[in-house]
Amino acid sequence: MADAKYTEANPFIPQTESIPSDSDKPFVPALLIIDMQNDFVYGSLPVPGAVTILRKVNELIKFPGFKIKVATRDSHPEEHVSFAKTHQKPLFTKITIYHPEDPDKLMGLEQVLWPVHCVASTGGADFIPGLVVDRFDHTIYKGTHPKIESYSAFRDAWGRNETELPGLLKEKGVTDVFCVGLAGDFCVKYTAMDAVEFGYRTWVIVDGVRSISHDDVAWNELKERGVRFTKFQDVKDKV
Ligand code: VGL
Ligand code: ZN
Repeated sequence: MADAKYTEANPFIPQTESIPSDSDKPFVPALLIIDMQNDFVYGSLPVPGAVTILRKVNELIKFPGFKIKVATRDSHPEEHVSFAKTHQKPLFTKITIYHPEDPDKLMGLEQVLWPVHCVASTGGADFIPGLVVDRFDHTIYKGTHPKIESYSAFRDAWGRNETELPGLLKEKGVTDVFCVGLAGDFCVKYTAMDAVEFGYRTWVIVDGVRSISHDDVAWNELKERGVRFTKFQDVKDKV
């Protein structure tokens, strides 16, 4: 049975598929818990409905079936390149940014200008109260460079510098990456797309994610890239 309340709140729920349970295939699942931080739930960049995923995310964190559980934290310096304030421009406008090592501005990247959020060592950057943080095997801090944006848990927005994540997943022999957290249309989206690029069978647990804008935009793109969708209940039954 579909979770009626969820469907009602999210008309863009994508088609989910069943996690295969063939025992002859290796199945080594990892859980990525993306940016469950105060600013994205209660603070300067609140994601609609974010607090409603906390119970499921906590249950997933407690499942023993995941080989490794890695959390991410957006962790920006005060004048980060992604902040509207840094550029004295209106919120949510889009600008082109350049890599700090590209003074000739040969290759630009589109950047949405955000409210100041998740500044390192402020309360806004802390994990939300009630999140089961003591079961994480590792925490990745991203977006720490003043001039470089980083949505994905795997690498920066330029695809240049990798985080610890690719090495950790490889070391554990992971086959399947499961993503939950915030925000579905930014950090979860880019993390899931990179997980596919890095060769993992990749799952977004749709009722463990909330987005800043409409879910459908991100989900259509993810589907085209080969990301699969599943639901909390199926993960509970199979992992
Ligand atoms: C995020 C916008 C800016 C996210 C991070 O966690 O999805 N979104 N920084
Ligand atoms: Zn950010």
